[in-house]
Amino acid sequence: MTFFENVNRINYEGPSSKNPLSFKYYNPEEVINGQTMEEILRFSVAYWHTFTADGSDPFGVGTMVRPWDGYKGMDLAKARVEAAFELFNKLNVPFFCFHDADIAPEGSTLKETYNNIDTIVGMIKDYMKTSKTKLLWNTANMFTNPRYVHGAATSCNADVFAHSAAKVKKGLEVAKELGAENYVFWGGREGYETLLNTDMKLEQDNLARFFHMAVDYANEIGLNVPFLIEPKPKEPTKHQYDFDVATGLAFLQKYDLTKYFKFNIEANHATLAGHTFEHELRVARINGMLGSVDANQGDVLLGWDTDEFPTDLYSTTLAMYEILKNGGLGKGGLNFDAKVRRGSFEPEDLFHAHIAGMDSFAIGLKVANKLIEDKVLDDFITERYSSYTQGIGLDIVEGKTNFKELEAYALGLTEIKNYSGRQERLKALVNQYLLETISK
Ligand code: XUL
Ligand code: CO
Repeated sequence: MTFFENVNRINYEGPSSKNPLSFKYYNPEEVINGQTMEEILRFSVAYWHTFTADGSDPFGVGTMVRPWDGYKGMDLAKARVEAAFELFNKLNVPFFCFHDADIAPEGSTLKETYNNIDTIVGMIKDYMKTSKTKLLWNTANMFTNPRYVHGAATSCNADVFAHSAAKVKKGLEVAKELGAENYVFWGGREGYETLLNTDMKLEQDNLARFFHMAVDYANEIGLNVPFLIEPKPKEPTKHQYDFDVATGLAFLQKYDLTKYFKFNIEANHATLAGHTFEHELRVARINGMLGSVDANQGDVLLGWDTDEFPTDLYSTTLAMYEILKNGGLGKGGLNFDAKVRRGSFEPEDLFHAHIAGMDSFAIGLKVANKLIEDKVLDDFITERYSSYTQGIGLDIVEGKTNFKELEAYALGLTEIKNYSGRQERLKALVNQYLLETISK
């Protein structure tokens, strides 16, 4: 059966095309620095927003009109798999991602839930045989069901910890079965509402115990993929434990987990934490911990996770700058953890949204690559820190001096001269590169 009858395969037609259902900038085959755009960008469709979200918000019921609306239960889950692979093929995306609860309904027992998952995983596996689309990552939904009211691995209730362990154990088996490239842990409800009822130390120790058990089980079943923590500062809890990359990194270091984990960085989570997207990517990159990306954007006027499709070219450029400087994303990818707005309820909007996101990152890639090629920022930064390449500065970075020597040096200084940071000039340069790239 065909679900998206009005949409044909989306092809690259170039910037002058007037066809809304075509890529203007994302040309999967275009080679940039020896790799195709498809290989560098590694786009992924998020199953939950695209196939299960209904557009409901705290003030109203769902608005989405979907070709699979007539189905229920396992028939609905199966229809969504069919629709998913049709959309993947039409968008020509190399990857997709899901939570266990996105692909199969929870049963009334854990056993029944497992059976539902097994049936759908079998069906997905069959589709994957004839489709190019692979699984970037899967994860366990440990936040929707009321049992997670106090968290999952950080719940005050040991039975919930055990149930969560069973869900992740199954998730790791599914990752193995479908050849996932990564496994993701977003904190869900791992955080707290008030310290008045919270044993923060026990909760964090338990989270670390949970991660170690996940590592052990993955080793046992031969699942050798990066585990990715996805930091988020708040929502749904007031304070999420994986607040941002720096906090997550300190946690991994404290509990001896850095060998097994990297980060999945989400743009809108970065901004909720009071950081830019590129800040979070930079912190991960300079620590060798950049694993994958949830490529979306927030709204500067709203204080919550709006998960919009990325269209801000300035942001995609600076994000791609970090990703290219990282030497790419390795096994990671750019996953659209993004949803069409409530008012964009027609099936076709799913295609417009993905096209917008893919084109925006393609532009970002081209501009960032040119900025790096021309050493626009590198040359400025090299010059800015040149005092550390000779004399006292070189002694400092080589660890060859001490406070006494530095004091003697400082006492001998007659003048300290600083230079402008020129940020307005640099921003104008980035704009110039953006406009030049787009108009080419
Ligand atoms: C929630 C969020 C999740 C994760 C996967 O804010 O980003 O959808 O990406 O659990
Ligand atoms: Co996400």
